[in-house]
Amino acid sequence: MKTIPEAYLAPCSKPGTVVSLPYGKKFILLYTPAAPASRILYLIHGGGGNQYAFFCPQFLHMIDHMIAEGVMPPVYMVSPCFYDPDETDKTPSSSGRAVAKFCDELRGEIIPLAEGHIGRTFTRNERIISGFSMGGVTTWYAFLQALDLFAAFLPLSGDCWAFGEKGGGSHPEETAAKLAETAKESGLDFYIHAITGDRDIAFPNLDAQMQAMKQYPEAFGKRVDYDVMPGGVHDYETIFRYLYNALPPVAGESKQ
Ligand code: FER
Repeated sequence: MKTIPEAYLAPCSKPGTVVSLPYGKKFILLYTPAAPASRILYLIHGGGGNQYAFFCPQFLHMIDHMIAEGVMPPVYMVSPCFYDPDETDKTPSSSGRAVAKFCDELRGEIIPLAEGHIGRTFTRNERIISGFSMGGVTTWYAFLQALDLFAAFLPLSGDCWAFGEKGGGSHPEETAAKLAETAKESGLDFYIHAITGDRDIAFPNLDAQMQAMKQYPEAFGKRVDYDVMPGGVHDYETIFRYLYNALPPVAGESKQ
């Protein structure tokens, strides 16, 4: 895995713009790149986080540079928050309940809001969903609940919780079977690129799930890439590096 160039930490001469878009008592942040974009990335924060976890100067400078220097085609980005505004319980079980139903909000409110503001509805092939930790858990829920909305999934250091908290670790076989069945029944094409690190607290859970998914080559095969970065830990800085390497998602181009 390549390291992020030092220059990408500094502001870029062609920055994108970020606006806040309210809905009910909540809001999303929308990043519009400096050049016209034909894809949109929905980025989901981890447990205890919010809209600003990904949309911090360090990450936005990196994205600005990746676009300006042609590392990645221009992309819109949306950063929502999966917690209700009055939620004070940010434990894994509370977060787990929030993300289990968050795809309804994505489908019913967030996607129409973001794409309505941009002025065009993107196709599923133009939409990407990614997230860190509980945001990775959300990304797996999106695969189960919203495969009609997204074709590319980048779960980062988070497993699928369809069979309970850290279910990828406690129920890897059931989880893999459910994901494979969802893939098969949808008849839709997709690409999943899961990434974590071998020193990440979520590694045992995601790894057990990814190993179990290998039992379904017909459903997954070339549609799934899985990378484990040696030394990778459970923090945003490490996750930014995964995204530097994995964006844009292209099947078969996974890099170790
Ligand atoms: C995991 C997925 C998510 C995991 C932890 C989390 C330890 C999140 C924890 C948190 O938000 O505190 O597999 O394994």
